[in-house]
Amino acid sequence: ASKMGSRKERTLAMIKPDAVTQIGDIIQMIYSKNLIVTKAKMTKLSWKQAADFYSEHQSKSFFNNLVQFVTSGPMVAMEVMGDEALSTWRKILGPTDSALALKDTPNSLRARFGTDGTKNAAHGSDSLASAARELEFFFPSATGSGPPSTAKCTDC
Ligand code: RTP
Ligand code: MG
Repeated sequence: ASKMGSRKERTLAMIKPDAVTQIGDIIQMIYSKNLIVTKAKMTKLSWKQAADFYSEHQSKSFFNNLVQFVTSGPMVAMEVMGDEALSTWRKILGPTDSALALKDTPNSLRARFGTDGTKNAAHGSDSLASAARELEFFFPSATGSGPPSTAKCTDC
């Protein structure tokens, strides 16, 4: 049970198509930081689904490359839970650009399993509101009442 004042959160961790074969090592990295995996789903997104998931980036120059990349094969979406799950998972990831990660944080997930600024092995939600939206995207609530406004744990 969570105590008052704890920072227990849930976030969406997604293994991108270039790193699905590394799922074993990636799950080890998650558990080694005291986070747990509470849901998982392997799925190949359509172009429309990927464009919707990444709609915040639709005006960016890299948008088409990004959608092309994440629709190139199956991905693994996971709900990851624990103390400060959002920032802990993003710290495991390392910087967005895997080439930079290799120089600066060689033990990070993107250094180990990614290639460059687009093919970077995995994704993590960047805010509690994004996490709520992204978790609802992959793991819709049975009520169909839409996403909760936050992924901070009150009932988990
Ligand atoms: P993510 O959302 O995947 O966890 O990564 P992030 O927050 O570190 O990076 P973000 O800025 O949200 O970008 C989303 C994804 O778009 C691809 N990207 N390509 N210049 C480029 O070619 C470029 N910049 C971003 C990456 O796959 C990045 O993770
Ligand atoms: Mg992002």
